[in-house]
Amino acid sequence: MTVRVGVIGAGNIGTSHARDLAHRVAGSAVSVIYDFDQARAAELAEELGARPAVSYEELIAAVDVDAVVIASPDQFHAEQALACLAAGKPTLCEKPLAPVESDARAVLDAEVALGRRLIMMGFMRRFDPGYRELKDTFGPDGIGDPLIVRNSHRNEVAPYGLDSALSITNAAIHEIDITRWLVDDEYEWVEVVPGRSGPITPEGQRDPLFLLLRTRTGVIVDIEMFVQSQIGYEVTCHVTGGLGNASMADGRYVTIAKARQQGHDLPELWLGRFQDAYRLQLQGWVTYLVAGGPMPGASTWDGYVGAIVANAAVDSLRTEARVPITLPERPALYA
Ligand code: ISE
Repeated sequence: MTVRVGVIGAGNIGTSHARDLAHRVAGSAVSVIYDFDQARAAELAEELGARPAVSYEELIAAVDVDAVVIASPDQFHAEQALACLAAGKPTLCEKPLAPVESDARAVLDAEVALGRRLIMMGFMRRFDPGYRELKDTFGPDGIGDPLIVRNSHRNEVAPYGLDSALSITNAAIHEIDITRWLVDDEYEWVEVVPGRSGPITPEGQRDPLFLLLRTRTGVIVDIEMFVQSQIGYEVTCHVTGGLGNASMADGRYVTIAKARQQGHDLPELWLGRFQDAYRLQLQGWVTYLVAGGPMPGASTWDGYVGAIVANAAVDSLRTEARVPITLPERPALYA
């Protein structure tokens, strides 16, 4: 069986997903592509032997679309996810589920009312070999239980003109999710500390930001978020456990020392760093659609929790106060 996928959004990540589904994932093909820029959709559709749709509604309803990838701008994810649920189509929804908590909640409620899990969230770092290896170091034979998780996430320049709030809801949300997954715990509070601005931080924006969080069992988590770093795309994670520590400076890179310099190349964008994770995520999703079994990636519940924590962090950025995080009870659908 071939899963015929409709891809909403033919930008950076939509194009990458569509090409992976067409060429590098077993068991899938791309049948329909929608983008608000119709010429862009038509061009990608032609490249992949698919056809363009004139609206996302047309794409979701198409009989030759078995499953949908949502890779549109963040603010459209929730309404498109709701349309996929209404049509009963399995969906891989790019993060975030929604920038605003109430929109994420509407999707969660709709899926719970449906009584079936149709949405997998595109938190692709859960498929990244680097983070998986890091998680494998936890436990009595490794570094013990995690006590402190220190993350950094740097972009060369702010992608799509990200402002400070978006650098939390669009970008730091990756660390919010992956750390929750790593330590298998929920957050208790978040505090955002905006510092002195970097040299190219636009007027009125706060960048870098430092997010401090603590989980219910007391794991201390920090996230340095610097979208105008000029360094390149760089993601790190260091975990201190009760018996040792483990570092993912960048799992995929070999460090070279030469002529009194030591280092490795950095990619310009996340597509370079996380290309395997994106492909492995799509393969996991397609295999699950064909063969069944437990959903291999993040759920709508995870997307909703991400939105709650990110919104609390944005409140903290505004008020410069620590913001408690309270989660509603997890619906049985996500047990
Ligand atoms: C972007 O939207 C992503 O999702 C990337 O994975 C992230 O690392 C980047 O900083 C975001 O802006």
